[in-house]
Amino acid sequence: SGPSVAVVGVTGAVGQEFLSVLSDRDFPYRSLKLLASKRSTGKSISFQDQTFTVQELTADSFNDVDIALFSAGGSISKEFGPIAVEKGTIVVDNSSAFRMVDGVPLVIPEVNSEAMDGIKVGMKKGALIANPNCSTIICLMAATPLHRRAKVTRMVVSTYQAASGAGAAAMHELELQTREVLEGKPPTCNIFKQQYAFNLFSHNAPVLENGYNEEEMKMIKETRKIWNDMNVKVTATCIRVPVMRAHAESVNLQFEKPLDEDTAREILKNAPGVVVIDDRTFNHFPTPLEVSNKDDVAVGRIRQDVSQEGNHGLDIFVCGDQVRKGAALNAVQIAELLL
Ligand code: 11C
Repeated sequence: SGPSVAVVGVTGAVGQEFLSVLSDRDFPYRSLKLLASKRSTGKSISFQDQTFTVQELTADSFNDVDIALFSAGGSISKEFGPIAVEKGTIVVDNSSAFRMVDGVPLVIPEVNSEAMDGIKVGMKKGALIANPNCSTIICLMAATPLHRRAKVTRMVVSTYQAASGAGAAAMHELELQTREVLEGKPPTCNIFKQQYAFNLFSHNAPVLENGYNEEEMKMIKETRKIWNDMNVKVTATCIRVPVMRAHAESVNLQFEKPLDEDTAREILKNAPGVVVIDDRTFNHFPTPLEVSNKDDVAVGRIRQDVSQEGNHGLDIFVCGDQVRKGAALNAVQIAELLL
């Protein structure tokens, strides 16, 4: 019993993680279709004691599919998302293709599940739901519980983003380059045009006319949509660091109402999907390695911003697994809300 499910882009890093998360959470399904491009057609994938054959994604793939989890890039989503919806499928899309489209809910279940009210399996109607950008998800998992208490008026984010955000090939390149540099060889630069190992650089997304890159503008626009607050001021600087699969973010918050750090720590300890790692004595705070392969987003360095008066500002440091809560887990949680 349960819905019929399709995974689109199953051979990618997020596609593979969809399967792990579906299994870990015992997601109920009556059938499962694993879809990918022609290149991967015919590959065997073992999942929950069964062997599945990867099928080619075509317009007919969605006949009788209730929920489709998409992570195959924006152009595949743009082409096949509307076809799936037309056939009555509810699409949970991990790409940026539809995030800012009016009427498409952009959802982090712990933050704004109400945005997808009324969308359910069994309503005999297709729909699109967008999974936010991973940096936005990880940031808002920590910032929202504080926003609910004291209303954020301005947020300044600096990210330290892992290789996984650029896909499995970028993860491979980081590993390869690390070996090459240690062996005194020139590093192979295929995915990124500069040395990644033992280095860091501005996020690889295209730089726009205003000087921000696309990743930064996604954080700004998506936050406003998710919080349903067009007035919140957000700015971001996104950096790629040589870490394998979890993003870190420094977040400075300015509040309308005062909020002291002890209250903030208590709020975060009680927030779903959040753990607090904030040990000043032992200098133990969140690290990408500690959250890798974990569901929860970790928050630490919780401290009053001394540049703001009257407890109207806080600084926090956040780490979250980019592939899991930043992508696959968030999408599967959305799918759970559809049942
Ligand atoms: C990164 N956040 O870490 C990006 C990857 O809009 O879904 C995903 C881009 C997106 O590079």
